[in-house]
Parts: sequence; C-alpha cells; structure tokens
Amino acid sequence: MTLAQHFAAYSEWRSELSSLLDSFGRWLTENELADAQIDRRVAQMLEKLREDRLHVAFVAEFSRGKSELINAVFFADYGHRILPSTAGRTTMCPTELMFDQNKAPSIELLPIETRQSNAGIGEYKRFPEEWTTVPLNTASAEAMQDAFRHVSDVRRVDSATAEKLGFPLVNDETAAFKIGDDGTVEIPRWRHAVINFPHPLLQQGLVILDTPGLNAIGTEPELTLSLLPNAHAVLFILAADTGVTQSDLTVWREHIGAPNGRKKGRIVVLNKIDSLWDELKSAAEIESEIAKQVNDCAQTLDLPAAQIYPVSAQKALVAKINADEELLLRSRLSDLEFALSEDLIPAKQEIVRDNIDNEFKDCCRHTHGLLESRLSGLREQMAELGELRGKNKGVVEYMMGKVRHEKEEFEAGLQRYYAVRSVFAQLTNKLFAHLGLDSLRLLSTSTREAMLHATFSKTLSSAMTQFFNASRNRLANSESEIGEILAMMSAIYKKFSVEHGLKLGTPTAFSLMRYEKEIDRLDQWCRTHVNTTFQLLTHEKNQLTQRFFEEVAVQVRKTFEHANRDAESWLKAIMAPMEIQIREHQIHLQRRLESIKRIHQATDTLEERIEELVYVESKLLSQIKALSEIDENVRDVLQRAVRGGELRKVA
Ligand SMILES: Nc1nc2c(ncn2[C@@H]2O[C@H](COP(=O)(O)OP(=O)(O)OP(=O)(O)O)[C@@H](O)[C@H]2O)c(=O)[nH]1
Ligand SMILES: [Mg+2]
Repeated sequence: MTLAQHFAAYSEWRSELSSLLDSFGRWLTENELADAQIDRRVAQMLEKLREDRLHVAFVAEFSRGKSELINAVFFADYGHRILPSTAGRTTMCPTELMFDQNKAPSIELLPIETRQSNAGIGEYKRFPEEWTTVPLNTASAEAMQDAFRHVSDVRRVDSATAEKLGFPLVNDETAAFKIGDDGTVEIPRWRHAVINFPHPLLQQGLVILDTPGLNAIGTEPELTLSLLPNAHAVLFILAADTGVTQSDLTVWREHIGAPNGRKKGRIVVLNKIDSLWDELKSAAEIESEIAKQVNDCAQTLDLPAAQIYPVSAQKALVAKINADEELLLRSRLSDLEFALSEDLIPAKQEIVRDNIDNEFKDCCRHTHGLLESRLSGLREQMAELGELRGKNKGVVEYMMGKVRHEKEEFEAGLQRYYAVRSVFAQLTNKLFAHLGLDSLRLLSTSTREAMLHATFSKTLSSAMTQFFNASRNRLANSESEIGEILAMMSAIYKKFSVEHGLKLGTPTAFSLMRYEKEIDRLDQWCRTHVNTTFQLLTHEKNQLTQRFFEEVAVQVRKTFEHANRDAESWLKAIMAPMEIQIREHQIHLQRRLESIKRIHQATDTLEERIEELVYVESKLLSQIKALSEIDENVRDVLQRAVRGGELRKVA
C-alpha cells in the first residue's frame, strides 16, 4: 500500500463525511430547524473538511536528495524527473507544491528583494501582484520541467546587497555564499516559490514543501517558526555518501530534532544507499554496510536505529518509471512510504475527527433540544385541549387564565435573562480587555520603546522576557474570565431548564491552553535564536529589536488573533441556544393562549384543533427519529479509521 493510495482513502473518508454534513444542513433547512448560528457552524465544518490540507516538508543540507525523493515518492507517475535535481545546489528557494482550484496551474515566484521589507511570506501571499507568475502547461512534460527550473534561478549582486538581503558572507570553505573574484556574490533570485499544480494528491489537499540547504532556512524565519512546526510530517534527509556532517547536525538540532524524545511526524531518511552497492561485495556484506551506516546515524542523532529509513531515491524513481519491481525493492522506498503514511494519516485523521466530532455533537444536541422542547410544549397543549373536551365555557376561561399566568411568569423570568445578558456583555468586555489585540498592541509598543532605550544588553534581554511574561499573563487573565462566563452561563442554563422546562443541557467549555503552549514554544525559540548572549553581544540594539518584532512578535500576534477568533465563536455558541429557545418558548406560549382563546369563541373547533396537533406531533417525532439517524451515520463515518488504503472501523 503506497502513501498515495493511503492518502486517497483518507480523502474519500473526508468527502463521505462532507456529503453527510451537507445533507444534514439541507435537512435542517427543509425542516425549518436552521438558524444563522447553526448554518454558520455547518458551513464551517464543511469548509474545514474542504480546506483540510496535509503538509509534508523535506529538510536537509543541500544535495542530500530532497527533490529527488519528492520526485520518487509523489511524481514518478509522470514518467519524468519533475523537480530539478542535480549535483550541487539546485533548489534555491523554499518551494511549496500545492493545488488551489481557483487559480490556473502556474509557478508564482516572490523576488528575493522583498526580504528588505518587513513583511513575511504569509503577508506577501495576500498580494499576488508582488509575485512573478509563470504559467504552467501541464500537457507537456518538457514545458513543465522547463518551468520548474525557475526554482534554481540565481543572480549576482555586490556583497553589501547580499548581506542586506540576509545572506551571511563568511570566508571559509564550507560557506554557501562566496564572494567571487569580481566582488559579487551569487544569491537566489527568488525568496519563495508556490507551484500550483493539478496533481491528484495535491488536488486532494496534500502540500509539499521542498527546501534548499541550511543557509536559506536560517534566513527565512517564517520557515522555521511557522511552516516547519506546522507541517504534519517533516522528513530529514541524510546521504550515505557523506554520512552525518557537522552542517547536517546543525540543521537537525536547530530545526527538527525534538529535545525531549520523539516527536510525531518526524522521519529521518538515509538516502543514496546505492552508493554502497558494490558489485564486488555479496548482498549480505552490502546489507551489513547499510545497517552499520544506519546505526552510526542513529547514534549521532540520538535516535533508535528503527527510526531511520535507508533508501535510494534515485533508483526508486528509475524503478517506478521503468516498472522494475526488483530495483524498487532494492531501493527500499516502500518501507519509507509505509512509515510515512502510518505516521501521517492516522494522526491527521484524528485531529480532523476530533474537531468535527465535537462540533457536530454540539449541533446535534442543539437541534435535538429544540425538537424536544417543541414536542413537550405541544404535548402540554394537547393535554390542555384534551381536558377541555366536553367542558363548559367557565372551565375554558379558567384555562385561559392559567396560560396567561404562565406567560406572565415566564416574562418575569425573562428579566433575569436580560440581566444575565448585560452581565455577559460586561464579562465579555473584560475578557477582551485581556485577550484583545488592542492590549497586545500596547504591550508591543511599550516593549519596543524599552528595547530601543535600553542601555545594557541585560535590559534589552529582559524586555523580551517581559514581553512573553506579559503575553502569558494576558492569557491567564482571559482564562479566568472565561471561567466566570462559563459558571454564569451554566447557572442560567440550569435555571431555565428547571423553572421553564427549556432543553438546554450544559454550555460547551472552552480553554486557551493551546495558545498558552504556543506562546511557550515561541518563547523557547526566541531564547535560542534571538534573546541569546551571542546575539545580544554581536548585534546592535536597533537591529535586534527589528528582528524581534519581525520574527517573533508577529507570531505572538498571530496566536492572539487565533485565540480571539476562537473566543468569539465560543461566546456566540453558548449564548445562541438560550436566545433561540427563549424565543421558541415565547412563541409557544403565545400559540397556546391563542388556541384556547379560539376555542373559547367556538367550542366546536376543539376536535379539529386536537387533530391538527396530533399531526404536528407525528411530524415532530419523525424529525427526532431522522435526526438520530443522521447522528448515527455521521458517527459511523467518524469512527472509521483509514488504514492501509481500506476503511476499517475502530474497535
Ligand atoms: N547515487 C544517488 N544519487 C542521488 C540520489 N538521490 C539524489 N541523488 C543525486 O544527488 C544530487 C542532489 O540531489 P537533489 O535532489 O538535487 O538534492 P537536494 O537535496 O534537493 O539539493 P538542493 O536542492 O541543492 O538543496 C543529484 O545529482 C541527484 O541525482 C540517490 O538515491 N542516489
Ligand atoms: Mg532540491
């Protein structure tokens, strides 16, 4: 079972789930159970499934065979080497391969000069006019190969420009960027490339990130702070002909290796094992040579040997193109593909499953509550009317008084609800006073001032530390406001359930823990990359301040933006069910009153009225049944695990 097949099975699962959720949405509308809130939630779930992307990144020193491995794993079906792979430095800029159906197949290239501005790659993605676009003719393999060659484009600039663009010029043998005799330096022409390419796997949401060697990674913080940590799998590639070199180790330590043990989705590949295929040696000798190299790597990287996959990307590509089973077996690519898909897809599926499961459960509970409250109201009304059978006008008048009284009582109860709503608004304001972006903006301003006015590196360093502590405090304070809102809403949910029979259950809980963890991660990164003694001693405070804001603070801001968005949806999600049920209950009481009034005017319509209600009841009951069927179907699909290309039920 190849990764491609496994991934296809996963996509099928996603689309099955989408179509079930889609029909759930339609069913809600047809049955007049939809409201703005639930429509939005169903649309969001569908969007999540549609936009669900799987990011796989390839990282290594130059010439270890990243691009060749991508060709072998994903693109062998084209019968050609799609991504350029040659000796020496080939891929000059980080390259994302993906498919966005709203765009024509193309290569978009961001000029290297954009490094001079403060904006990151993510920011530039919002401005297509900043990119150079090369159309992609997918009908011709040669035209495609030609177009893909742009990722290797270089240009020569003087050394001052090179340094300004972030290319470190050190004068030693291993330096990636050397000053030539004429005083100029060869640097990449592009800062980033996005290849929009309708390959079946990319169409299903796979995003592949090919990176150039170490030096280019170090200068693009967005890569190390956001693109790599957010990738679902990162493949780190070593080559058997070079072994683990010092610069391989640096890439590993700084960008991939997890300090405390194994991180999910991190895979080490020992490529080019064909360089050990010596015709004068027996198969067993070669085998033990490979095993020895694997063990050496394992020791150096401090990993179990079983986590290192020896392969030959080049032979695997040739084998796949020529359908040479024997060579493919020797290339050992299938073991790697198997490990990759076992690591990647179940983990990814779990995240999607959890997300959708929680959200769907909530929507179901909400709809069920609505139907149940309609049903119990209806039954009450039926009982009332049943009692009126054969009664005289006096009794009907008494009943009318009773309902009127109930209505008044409920309206008095509503006062409490209005009071809660105003406290809710106050608490929400308090929450956003801590969590909101205004507060973060103030913090950024004061941190920037403190840094620019710092006279000692100690002050500079503590301003950065303080920034993180203050961000953490803001999250902790927000967390406690959230606790208060939740406690208040739980109490009011309960009150309305007990006193007025609303079917509300308990409000959904919410936590900011993931954002706290993200802040910890960014802090950790800052302490190893920016706020270090070395950086403080070797950089000017202006330079360091700018770096801190361009690389670190911008990510903290993103974290807060996400936290704000989540908090807003949560607030809506806990308030909406109350509002909807209260409205329903009001309408219902009004209907009861009117129906008795009508009977009061003409007692002969009573039987007709009861018959009508019996019909409504049967309709409600069948809606409840239909909902539980939908619920069961969705749950069934959610529970299914995608393994080895077939869909199996999880025990
Ligand atoms: N013998 C052998 N050579 C390989 C193998 N894989 C890649 N190569 C060669 O190694 C060289 C570098 O391969 P690339 O795929 O360009 O390496 P890369 O890691 O993408 O390098 P950069 O793009 O420069 O960062 C090319 O000449 C490939 O043909 C392999 O499995 N065996
Ligand atoms: Mg490459």
